[in-house]
Amino acid sequence: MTLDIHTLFLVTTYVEAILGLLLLFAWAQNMALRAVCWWGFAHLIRLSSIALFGMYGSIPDLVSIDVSNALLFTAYAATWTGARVFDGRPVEPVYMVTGAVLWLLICRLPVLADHANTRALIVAGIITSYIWLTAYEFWRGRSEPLVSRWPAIIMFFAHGALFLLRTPMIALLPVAANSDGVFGSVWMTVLSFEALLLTISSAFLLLAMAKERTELRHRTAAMVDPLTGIANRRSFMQDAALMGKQHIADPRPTAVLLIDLDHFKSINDRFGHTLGDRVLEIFTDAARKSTRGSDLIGRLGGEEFAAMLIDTNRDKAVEVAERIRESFAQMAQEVDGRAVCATVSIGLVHTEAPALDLPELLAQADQALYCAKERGRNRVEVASLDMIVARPTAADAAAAIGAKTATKSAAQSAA
Ligand code: GH3
Ligand code: MG
Ligand code: MG
Repeated sequence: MTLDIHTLFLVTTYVEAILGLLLLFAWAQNMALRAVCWWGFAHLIRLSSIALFGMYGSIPDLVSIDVSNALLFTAYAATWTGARVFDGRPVEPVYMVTGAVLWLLICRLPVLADHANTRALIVAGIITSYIWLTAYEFWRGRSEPLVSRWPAIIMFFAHGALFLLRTPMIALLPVAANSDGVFGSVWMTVLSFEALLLTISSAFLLLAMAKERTELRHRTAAMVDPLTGIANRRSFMQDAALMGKQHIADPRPTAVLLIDLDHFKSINDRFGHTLGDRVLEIFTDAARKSTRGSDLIGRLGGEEFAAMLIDTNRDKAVEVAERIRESFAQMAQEVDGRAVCATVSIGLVHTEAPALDLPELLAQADQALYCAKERGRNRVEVASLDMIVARPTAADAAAAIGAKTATKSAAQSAA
């Protein structure tokens, strides 16, 4: 099969135009994705470069070679700038035009006028630099869990290497009989075809990255508590229910902890809401440090948290709860130079039962928490059968709330 290089150029021009417009269209739909705008323009700039190069022979070489290459470098520089913008780094206007300016200056050097191979090597070097810089920018942001980032890094790196090999390859392979100069090289066709494939796959990957980033941010906003950075109620309930399901076939001893900060309203009143927020962050820190990475922790709302400890026997669960309580009391003794002395009460429920009924476990932990508050706060209570049997009725609950308020008022007036 032979591919006519002129047809290939024409196809590439159309493809660049379509991809550029598609990316700009995607950006118009979500203008926060500024990187996509850069990538869209990169395609359109490359389109103009390829169009000029395709007119080689019918327009002055100054335009079809020198200006065309300068535009090509700017296109790759725009893709690199897009990668910087994507990860929140600033635009570097000087480095963006460095390749093009360097090239236009080099073209003026009489020494290089008759050295087509050297000039081609310089072209390959500049393009490879921008492509590898793009791969490097994506690699620098690898801590963000975007799956599509990795194929993008590999593709840009491989394509840069291919570009660097381009000149030796063109020089090594024979030019076809009755050829029209550089267009006669078999490698010119192969590399142009490869460049076409790259342009399609890169547009796809760049768009996939932008889309994945948007989805990740939406998911995070829906699932993570913005103040403490841990799971919110919805996320905790979903993950805990999922864990429960996973353990139906393979039952594990599990504990659920319901944790509530003591007299938190009074802390807000005495030290201000900002310091109150700091105390919530300190609690999250204490809870994280006292549990394993595999345990679930979530903020159910306000100053109420929950934890689910899988594969933990009853004694160990009590030990963990005590550790959370003690380390928080220690860490929150003094906050920002103020003697806050915050504490928590914890209600704990433990089960060996195969199927976890999460709402039931939380209800039992809530009973235990209620007892912990009643028995003086800053303590851990484990749900027992008595508590479950002696669960308050609606009337009891109303009475209990009254008692709780009375206790609180007494505590506040004492404070
Ligand atoms: P108890 O020991 O009985 O739990 O008393 P408490 O004061 O902790 O409980 P209460 O439910 O009366 O008060 C909870 C307070 O938590 C009231 C609310 O203003 C405060 N709060 C809820 N969410 C936040 C938050 O995000 N930041 C801050 N700083 N305060 C919050
Ligand atoms: Mg409280
Ligand atoms: Mg509360």
